[in-house]
Amino acid sequence: MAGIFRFSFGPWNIHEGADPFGPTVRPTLSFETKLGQYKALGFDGVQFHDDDAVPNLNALSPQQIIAAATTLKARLDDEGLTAEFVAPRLWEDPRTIDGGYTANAPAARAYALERSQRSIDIARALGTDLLVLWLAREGTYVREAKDSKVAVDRLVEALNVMLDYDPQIRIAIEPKPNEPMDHTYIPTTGHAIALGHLTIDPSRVGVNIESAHAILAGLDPSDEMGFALAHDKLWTVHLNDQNGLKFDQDKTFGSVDLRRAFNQVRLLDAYHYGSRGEWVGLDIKAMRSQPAELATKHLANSRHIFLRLLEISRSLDDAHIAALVGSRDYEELERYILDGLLCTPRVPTA
Ligand code: XUL
Ligand code: MN
Repeated sequence: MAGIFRFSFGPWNIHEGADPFGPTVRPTLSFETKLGQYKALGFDGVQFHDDDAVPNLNALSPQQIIAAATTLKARLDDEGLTAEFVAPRLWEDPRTIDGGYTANAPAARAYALERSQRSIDIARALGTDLLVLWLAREGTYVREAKDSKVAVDRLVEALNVMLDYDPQIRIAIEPKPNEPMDHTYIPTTGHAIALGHLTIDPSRVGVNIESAHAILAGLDPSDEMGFALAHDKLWTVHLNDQNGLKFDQDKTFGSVDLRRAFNQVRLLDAYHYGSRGEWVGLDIKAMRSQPAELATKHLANSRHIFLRLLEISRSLDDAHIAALVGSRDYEELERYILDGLLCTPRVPTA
């Protein structure tokens, strides 16, 4: 049995190109315009931040939020698109400057919980049972600013509130070691899975592994994925690439290290990822230098690279690999894999 691969991305992946040192360089595209591009780019799934789905939700009542999300669901149905997950965007509000669930201020923590419940409402109205938590500001710039034991207790309490609020909701934690914080409390897959085991329902807490986040933690993304698969916790992925330990780059999948990308694809295929409805999510930013009319290529190209690597992986002779492993001829195994990556016909771009 092999993987079944359907692809998704979030509307934030088509963006204006601002970075911390310069303003936007491309015009803002409306959500409507972005939605119209999914199918043409080869994507069937949409990942949402809560306010991608329901803009300005802080100004709306819970009933208004559900009504807006229900209207959006009909729109997605029209386009033949599926909502994969919803993630509360807890890192932009002035109340969460110092974090949400782990903030020292009780009012900030209360807001974070309230907003998470609204995100769950949106997810349910969009027809998905998956909430993603990127714990952006749940960490410190200054070690003494928060108590790390209390922080973990508070994260568990917050997860319990969400699990209790909706008995069907599943939560995929997206670990990341740094940025925007100096250090975060849930930096790796192991931390995320262990955190889930402290909750009232560990069976509903899994992970979203982002390639770049694993690399920023000094880890190999496919090994992180293997760890999650062994725990039956790999509920979605954010594939991309990252050139060393610097700011989070969200580069095109495979663009830095093709072999590292190959190993992610090969593992997902080996363990029939997707056969239970999991999506291949891409979390990739177009380079700031990319002209506006060409600023969706990063998405189509990443999907293309994924499928090319899949083809290569499936073309390899598994019996030959097993024999090389059996004789411990890892030099030959290395050459065989590298040859596989080198000796393929080039595909002209669209
Ligand atoms: C941040 C990141 C986010 C999450 C979604 O690094 O990856 O886009 O994936 O909230
Ligand atoms: Mn991500």
